[in-house]
Amino acid sequence: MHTTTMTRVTSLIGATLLGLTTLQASAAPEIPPIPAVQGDVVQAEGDFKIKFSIGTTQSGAQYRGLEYFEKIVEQRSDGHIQVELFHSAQLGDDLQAVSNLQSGTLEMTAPSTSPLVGMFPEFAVFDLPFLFPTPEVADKVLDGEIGQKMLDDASRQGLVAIGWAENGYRQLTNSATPVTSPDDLDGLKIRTMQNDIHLGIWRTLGANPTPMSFAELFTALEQGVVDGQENPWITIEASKFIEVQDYASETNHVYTPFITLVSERFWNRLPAGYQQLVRDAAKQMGDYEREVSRTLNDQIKQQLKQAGMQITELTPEQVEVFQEKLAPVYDDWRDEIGGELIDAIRKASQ
Ligand code: KDG
Repeated sequence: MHTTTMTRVTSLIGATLLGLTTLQASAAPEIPPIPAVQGDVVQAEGDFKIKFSIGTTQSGAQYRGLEYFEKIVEQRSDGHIQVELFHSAQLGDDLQAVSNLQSGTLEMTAPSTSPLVGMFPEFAVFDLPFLFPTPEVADKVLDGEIGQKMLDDASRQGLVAIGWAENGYRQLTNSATPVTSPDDLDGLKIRTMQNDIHLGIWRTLGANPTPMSFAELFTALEQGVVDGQENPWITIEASKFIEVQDYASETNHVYTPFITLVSERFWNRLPAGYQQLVRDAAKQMGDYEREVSRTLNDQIKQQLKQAGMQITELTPEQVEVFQEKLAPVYDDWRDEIGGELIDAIRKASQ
């Protein structure tokens, strides 16, 4: 099943060169421009600096959102609040960044909810497979009572949770074989986020899952430590996984949000007027980032195809096979997560 390293390397170099030139040559994705700043300049109440660090790369939708956040906060504070952006886990991966917020050495970050389930068990609901049938249902839940309650509940342990953004629907990629059914996953080493539900999902599907920080993923794929991984198309492209992954299957198996967090130590030093400004900016950032994420999603998939990635679009019947095989994951986690919350989210899709 697995190709020999040498032929794979030579064909990889060929494909990558072809792919990259095609990727570069093909029309640049039409990214929605960063909107103009809405809202007045707030009353000056001293000078502050925000270091905002994320784990995804500079060319992803998330970083675009941060650039809009920076523009809003600096303009509406008339420069009294300066924002410095960091990407690609420059100031630590999701868990390190969160711990830096708790110690007060970093002001803001926006990790996926999945690596934080150890701290906030209620976040596990987002990792249940196929729970959010559309992005609109995700918005309804995140921008509604459920989402607000989760932000309030997550404002503890030295953190203040102020908003949501979109990582997106996750797709499987691998370097070994096209995957159209769980049977094709037999023995495949799949990297997952550091999250027990994701481990359960890939184990239940018959693969051999390994939890790993996003910051270590590219090297692990390159060195064959793992055969595959799963992330939204935008992250697959922005992280250049095409250089180390030949096959992809459009599984849409989990919708992952980003949560916008502030260091409580920093937050408590911010005057109320500035707190409201940062909250407003986080909301506008999240809305714009979702727009970018959704505008780019299909464009990026087409680009990866043109660049030589063999993408399998599963039929509804094939998706159903995955859904049926993963039904036990709900039984395993219903009590821990809370049936009420799961049912409330399911109701939101009706
Ligand atoms: O900070 C980056 C991570 O939050 C994000 O990319 C997580 O989807 C993720 C993954 O696969 O680790």
